[in-house]
Amino acid sequence: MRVKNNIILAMDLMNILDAYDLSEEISNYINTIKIGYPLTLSEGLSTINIFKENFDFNVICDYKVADIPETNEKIADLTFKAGADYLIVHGFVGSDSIIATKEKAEEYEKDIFLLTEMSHPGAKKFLQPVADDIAKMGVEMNIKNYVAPSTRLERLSQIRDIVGKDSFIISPGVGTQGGDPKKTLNYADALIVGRSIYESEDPETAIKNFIF
Ligand code: O7M
Repeated sequence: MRVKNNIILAMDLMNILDAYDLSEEISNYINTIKIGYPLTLSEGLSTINIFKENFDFNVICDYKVADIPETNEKIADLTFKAGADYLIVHGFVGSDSIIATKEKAEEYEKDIFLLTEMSHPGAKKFLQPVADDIAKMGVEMNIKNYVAPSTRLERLSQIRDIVGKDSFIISPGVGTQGGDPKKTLNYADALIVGRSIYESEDPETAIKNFIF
């Protein structure tokens, strides 16, 4: 995937009109957005196509899928049928659950991202101790796309070492959560940025702070 300016906008807004206005304001700077539960539960899966048809964005659906294989498959089917390009899947549930989403993605000629360690402080307790193993499992499964945190650069670097230079890592936590965008790009291929842009009075100027 080619991510313009290495920025993925986390579109965690609660209504499509705000999301649409923001997209119009910054569409010259980005070509990829991430939609999660805030917008999808507010406005439905049909929002995916609104961004595809009007802005031609790559749409990554961040549903952090973490269920048994049969349920994961249904979630993946609905998401790709609605037009998503990528689906983000939790790794801690194990390879069978991940395979279910990967195979569904392949049916649609789309792909998944595997979530390794998360960026918030609470992730240290349960997720961090197994994050390297999740990344190693991803490599064994031939997964090419990963999510890893910008808030702990030593962990991001370690996960990069595990998944290798040819894998594609997207990294949340820059800006509001405290991660340094420029240093993050030493290890990650693209930044996931939300509040620093969509809560700004001037999103266009805000986004320029993340372009190097
Ligand atoms: O820039 P922010 O902090 O406003 O937004 C960050 C986005 O990244 C927001 O959509 C989070 O849900 C998401 N995110 C994290 O912040 N930390 C993680 O560890 C993982 C994600 C994420 O995107 O997971 C796929």
